[in-house]
Parts: sequence; C-alpha cells; structure tokens
Amino acid sequence: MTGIEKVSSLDGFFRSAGRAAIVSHVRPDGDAAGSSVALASYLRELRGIEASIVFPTPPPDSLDFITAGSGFTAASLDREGAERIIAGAELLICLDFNTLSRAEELESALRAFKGPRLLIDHHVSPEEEDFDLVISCTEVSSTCELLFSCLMQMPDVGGDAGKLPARCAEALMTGMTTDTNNFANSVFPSTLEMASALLSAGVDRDAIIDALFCRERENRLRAEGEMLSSLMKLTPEGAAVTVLPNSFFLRHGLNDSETEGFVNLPLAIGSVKLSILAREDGPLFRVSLRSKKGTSARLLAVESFHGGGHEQAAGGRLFIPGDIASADGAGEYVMKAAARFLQQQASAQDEN
Ligand SMILES: [Mn+2]
Repeated sequence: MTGIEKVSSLDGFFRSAGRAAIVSHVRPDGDAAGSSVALASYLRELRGIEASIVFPTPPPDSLDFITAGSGFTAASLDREGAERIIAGAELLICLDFNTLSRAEELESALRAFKGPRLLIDHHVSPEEEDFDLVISCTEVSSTCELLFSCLMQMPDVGGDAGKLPARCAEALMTGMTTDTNNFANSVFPSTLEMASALLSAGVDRDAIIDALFCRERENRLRAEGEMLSSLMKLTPEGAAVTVLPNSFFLRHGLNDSETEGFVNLPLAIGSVKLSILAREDGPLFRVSLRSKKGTSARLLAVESFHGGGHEQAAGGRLFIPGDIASADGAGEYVMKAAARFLQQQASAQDEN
C-alpha cells in the first residue's frame, strides 16, 4: 500500500529530527486527532523525538479520551504558542488533510516553515508541491490506517503491532473507527487486517466504542429527533436536505461538534441517494455531504459548495452574501443545487 522507498524516507526524516510538530486540520475529527496522537506517542516513546501536536481549533470534548495528556496546542486559543511550536520544530508532519489551506489560520505559519514538510493523508489530489514527502493513498479507510501501515514498516516495529505504544494503538483504532462510521463505509481488506492486529495487540475496542458512541447527552438525541421529524426535507430526485440555523443550536443547548453524524442519518431511507446538511456558522454555512455508492458527494461539493473531499463524504461552504443573500436562502440554494445535480446524473446515466 505504501511504497518501501517512501517509508524508508519517512524513517530517514524521523532519524534526523529532534523536535517535530504534528499538525492536522481545522475542527479535528476522530481521524485527525487519532492520527496526531498516535504519531506523537510513537515518536516520543520509540524515537525519543520531542513531538508536539498543533490543531487550528481544538478537538471536541468527546475525543478527550484520546487527546487527554497529549499536550496539544489549539491555535484558536493560543495562536502565538502554536506558531512558536511550528517555527521551533525541525520537522513538520501534516496529517489527514491534502492542502495547507485546510489548516486555516495556521496556513501562513506552515508555509513559512523552513524545514522538511511531510504529508500523510487519504484525500484525493494532495498539493504535492507544498511537501518534501507525500504519503497519500485513497484506498484506505483513514489516515490512521495509512499511518498504521507506515509505522508497521518502521524498523523498530517490524510488523509487530504489539510494539506500538498502547496509546498509539488505541488512537489508531479510534480514528479508523470514526472515519469508517464504525465499519460501515470505506472498509478495505487492509482495514480489517489493521483492526485484527490492533485487537491482538490488546486494544480495548469495547472501551473505544463506549467512549465514542455511548456518552451522548440527552439533548443531543432530542435534537436529532427534531432534525429528522421537521428539519430534514426530501427532494423527488433522492436528496435529503437539512439546514440547521443558529437558533437550533441555541434551542437545544448544543455545541458545534454535537451535530457530527447527523448528516449520515437520512441515508437510512431507501430512496435517498445523497444527504446534505448545512449549518449556520457566523457569516457562512458549513456544508457536509454524504452519498451512497453511484453518487458523488465530492463532485457536488466541488460544483456548488467551494469544497471537496472523498467520493462518498465531502464538505464545503456557502457564503453570505456571495452565494445567498441571507441565511434564509440556504435551504432553497441547497435544494436547487442537489436537485440539479441528481437530474444531471440521471440524464447522464440514461445516455449511457
Ligand atoms: Mn480522515
């Protein structure tokens, strides 16, 4: 899956660095936080490298079980500290994003970095020219899986997952589990091999599942109920469109990260090919897209939402006033974009 030359060059970078900065994308999810914590733990415990984690914004509290004790710095809370860590590192490793702009306010600090910049990521079309080494593969479930395969090939691990630090193994399993939506999507033979190796190495998957899926607050579930019963709209073409205004978050006392996963729910309906969720965030809407096989969430994200991502899971944005005159116009814009996209797709299929 990962070329031997690339892995040995990764090993070479690790050998020559005393201080490394690990950076992932804005609003880190399980894969971003998991891969960052896993790599930091490996570098610290097996390589003796002083590894620091920097996120543009902090991960959600629900990932505390992974990030606690990792000593991460969030640029949105401590920008100077974050920039100091990056400038002071000898090696920069970017995880789970394909373009430096996904680090948002840290982008300029990443561009100004003088040492080697490495990328380990599973999104399509990484910006190769910005990096000294790119380890990129889209035929994996997650960055955690790709990182796992790199670490397994390191001389000090030698294919034995039992040699990975416990924290590293647990973080890898966590990121893979969230990016596959608990083994529901993007599962490759290598994904199950990784899970098997980590279980044999002693990772407590029951504890991870409990931490990820069984510690929600009551109001989150009630908000999910309202979303399904009254906010989700279906189009005749097979799109489910949900707009979450600020008032929804206020009414249910939800924080930003608690609607994570809502976008997947409409795909349970047989006639739905595509689910789009737009949530108000200051002067814009953040848009999440999920699709079933045969429909490209990524293409619609590129065409209508200034975004991109994976074929079945993508994201983008909707700007006020660029795309819509006011927040009230979000629903109509998304409905029209989705209907047009699915109509085009249907007529393209008719022609074939
Ligand atoms: Mn990922």
